[in-house]
Amino acid sequence: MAYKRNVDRLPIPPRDAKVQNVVCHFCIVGCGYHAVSWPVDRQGGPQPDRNLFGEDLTQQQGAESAAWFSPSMYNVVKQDGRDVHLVVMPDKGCVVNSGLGSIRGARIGELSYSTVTGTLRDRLTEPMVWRYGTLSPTSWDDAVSLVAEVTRRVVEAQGEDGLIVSAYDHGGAGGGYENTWATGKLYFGSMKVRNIRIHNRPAYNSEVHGTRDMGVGELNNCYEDAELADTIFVVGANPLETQTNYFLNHWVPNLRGTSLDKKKAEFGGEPVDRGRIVIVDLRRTPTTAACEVEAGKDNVLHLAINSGTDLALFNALLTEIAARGWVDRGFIEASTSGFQEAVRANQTGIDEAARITGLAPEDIRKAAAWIAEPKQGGARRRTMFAYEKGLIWGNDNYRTNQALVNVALATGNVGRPGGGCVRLGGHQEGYSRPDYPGGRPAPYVDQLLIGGQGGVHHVWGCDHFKTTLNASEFKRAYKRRTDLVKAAMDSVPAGDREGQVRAVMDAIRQGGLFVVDVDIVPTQIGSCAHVMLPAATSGEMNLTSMNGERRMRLTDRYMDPPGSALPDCLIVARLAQALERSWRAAGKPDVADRFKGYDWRTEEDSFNDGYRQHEKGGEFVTYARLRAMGTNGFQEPATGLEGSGPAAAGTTTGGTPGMVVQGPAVESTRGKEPVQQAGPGTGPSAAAAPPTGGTERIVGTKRLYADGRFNTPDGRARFAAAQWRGLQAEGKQAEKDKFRFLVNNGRANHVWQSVYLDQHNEFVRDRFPFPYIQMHPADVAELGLREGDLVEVYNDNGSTQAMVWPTPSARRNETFMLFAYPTGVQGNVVSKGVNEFVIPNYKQTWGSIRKIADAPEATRKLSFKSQEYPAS
Ligand SMILES: Nc1nc2c(c(=O)[nH]1)N[C@H]1C(S)=C(S)[C@@H](COP(=O)(O)OP(=O)(O)OC[C@H]3O[C@@H](n4cnc5c(=O)[nH]c(N)nc54)[C@H](O)[C@@H]3O)O[C@H]1N2
Ligand SMILES: Nc1nc2c(c(=O)[nH]1)N[C@H]1C(S)=C(S)[C@@H](COP(=O)(O)OP(=O)(O)OC[C@H]3O[C@@H](n4cnc5c(=O)[nH]c(N)nc54)[C@H](O)[C@@H]3O)O[C@H]1N2
Ligand code: SF4
Ligand SMILES: [Mo]
Repeated sequence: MAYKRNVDRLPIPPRDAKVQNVVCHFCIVGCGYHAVSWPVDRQGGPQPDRNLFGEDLTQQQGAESAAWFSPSMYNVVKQDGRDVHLVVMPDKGCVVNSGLGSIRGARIGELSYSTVTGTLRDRLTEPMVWRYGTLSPTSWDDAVSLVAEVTRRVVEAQGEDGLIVSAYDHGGAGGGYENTWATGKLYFGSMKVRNIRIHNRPAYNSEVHGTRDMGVGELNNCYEDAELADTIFVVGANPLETQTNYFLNHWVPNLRGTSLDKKKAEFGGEPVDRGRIVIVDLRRTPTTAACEVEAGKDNVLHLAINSGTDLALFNALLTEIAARGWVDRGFIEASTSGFQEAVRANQTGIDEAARITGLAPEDIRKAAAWIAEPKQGGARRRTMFAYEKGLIWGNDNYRTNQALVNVALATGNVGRPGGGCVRLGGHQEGYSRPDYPGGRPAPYVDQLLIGGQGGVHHVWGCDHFKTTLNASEFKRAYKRRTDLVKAAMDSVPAGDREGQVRAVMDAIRQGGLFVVDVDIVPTQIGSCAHVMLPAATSGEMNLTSMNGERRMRLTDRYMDPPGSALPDCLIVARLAQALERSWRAAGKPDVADRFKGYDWRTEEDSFNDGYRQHEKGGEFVTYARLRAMGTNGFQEPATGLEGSGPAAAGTTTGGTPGMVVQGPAVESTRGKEPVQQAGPGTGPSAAAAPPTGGTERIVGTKRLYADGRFNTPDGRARFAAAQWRGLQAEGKQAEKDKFRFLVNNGRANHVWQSVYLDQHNEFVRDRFPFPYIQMHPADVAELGLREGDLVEVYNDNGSTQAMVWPTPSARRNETFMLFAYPTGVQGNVVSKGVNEFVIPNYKQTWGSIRKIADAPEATRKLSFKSQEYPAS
């Protein structure tokens, strides 16, 4: 694809190129990368003493050479206002990915903002306000003070319930400890906002209340456990495409049998064998195909379950395992409560489960044996349980989650090597906030917005127009309400701020909604916004996050953000200070005082204020120590420090010879425009924070619950009663009965989320101009369709469009559609049905399909070959 990038040669990094730590800002896996940069007017040479890699580049490099990077890893960006070459390349020394990139992470370079190469030119550069019939650029003060004035008046009129918030709660880009702390401090500390939702679900709740209520946190093992397990039991996940390098670097070695030495070293005399895998997914995923190639078909059991019936399977497994005595009595005795009651309550016969799930009884028995049948000599089988969105966004989330954890606990597989019962994860994590002030169940925020409640909506890095459920209705209501405010703003000269705010408040009284959207690019929900604020993202600010094994790292700032974009945490600070001023001017000094404590100058100040003072072990964690620990970081929670000595100038982080990682390229973010002081005595951070520096290493936690103590008052994990109750969310069974096709949905390897970085580039949009819908060839033929044709997918919730991808491995009447796509939003047809804690059920959706058009120019040229991993 180099020709599409207009690159036919790449510069050689010189010996003294700067090297910084980077963690891929996309998925949960958090692969380690290095950002290599040097002035744009220089280059190294092929001789070993003239290039960063210390290699003789006149020679052909080997297949896995660390002295290689691709055009997609390269760009020209600004550092402190000066052009530099930038290469963001995988780090061989990182234990997460061992030098692997992915089709997403290996593109961080070309997905950076560049005024030289023209990439990501749609990035937001200046704050914008609705005026002159469009969003028009303005200053930070102007934009933020308008938001504060409207917000304060709405809160005066309606109380804090009148302020509705949507905010990410994850790590990586559009998240991280700095930014979740800042938003949390504003909405839960300075205010007590209850009507807030998270980026991916319409309320403030947990995706996994089920496991947490049993005392089992959802990220409890380490990636090495996937190499040590006898069996991996994976539910509703497609890790080859969605947790790519975790799968490739830690699952595949086990499936290939190349981690046997590790197993022997860890388990001494126990019999060890090549790993087996059970995959519970109604669809034959590329992961399934890959596992068959790597492990051999005999070591892969694909349970192609009926959509939404996982709970019945797990209860049958528990019943079978208990009946055969394949349980870990010692563990159950010492570390759990409620085992017998749960086995009784969840009693499910294999034949009954087979009827519900559509699986063969012998396959359920086989799964039970692969999970728990003792090995030769009676040694316990070690099984790792992993799940993601096929379970989480599936039928009856809470109970299904608990039914799976029951099986893991019964077999003693939590807190032990080769075990774990874990989320595979979505984004990285990076949550640090004061407690949510609302109750459980939390308010269903989308329904409030649809129902005309609230007067102002703050949106932080999420695009509900592409990603929420019941999206058709949501967008209709949202547009109607925000148009009222636009019309009001259009009716008053833009320069008359008082008149503008009065008109906005009038419109809000008529059911209008005022919206501020903080993002890095124009969004679909932003088409309704009255203010857009430009955020800096990962690499343009220092950012900390943790991955799926709680591995925390610092990504250094290696380039400037576009225009006057700011890190989200510093945008929060400005907004908080504007609110303070507004309340003070309104004669409410007591309210104004709640907005003190945001005199942060850098993102590190937010980190010191938040993570360091509020998270377990946070006192040990500093930017300087994280920087010194490179891309391997440590696994949370921190428990102490080891070793000490004077701070070194640089630290090698492993595998890549000659690479010395340096400090920050630019000390901190944008010293140019310091955030105004909120007043005396409110400073949280630098002075109060423990001293930083030195090279003491942070000591972390490899596995949670290794001591057999769980997160409950008595330290015992609780088994749970979790009976089958059919399709649980309101209206789902009726939808299933009424419409022919299951509209299963999810992700593809090539595409990151709602395509926000790729909306306007050829690499992804040429490949997928429209979201694909995979259908069985016989269904395709029956509807008179051909590959690449455009179809409408519709039901009583709404409609959307997709392009047809005939897929022989699909089952009749079961389709799979790419989610969150800008040119066809699957969420349009997802109903508003949620569980008792307002968890959406995106995956169980049924609809009809009809042809819109023959394959248009954009899809006619595409390949619709199978994505099965070919057997060699
Ligand atoms: N039908 C269906 N719907 C689903 C799902 C499904 O499986 N099926 N899955 C759900 C899940 S798991 C998820 S995570 C959600 C995703 O839903 P969203 O979070 O709404 O979608 P994203 O594409 O991840 O991007 C969010 C926005 O963050 C912006 N952004 C990126 N970096 C930054 C930054 O540094 N600062 C700021 N302020 N903004 C930034 C991007 O430009 C983008 O507009 O979708 C959910 N919706
Ligand atoms: N390439 C890529 N990787 C990503 C992302 C991305 O956008 N692109 N997004 C990240 C994010 S935020 C998330 S949350 C994760 C999601 O990661 P995953 O959960 O692995 O991805 P999905 O494709 O949403 O869904 C996984 C599987 O659930 C199956 N499924 C649907 N219904 C059921 C059911 O009833 N039972 C069972 N057992 N399975 C079912 C689907 O067939 C699908 O194969 O991926 C992360 N990684
Ligand atoms: S697997 Fe995930 S974290 Fe690793 S490079 Fe790919 S997108 Fe980034
Ligand atoms: Mo997600």
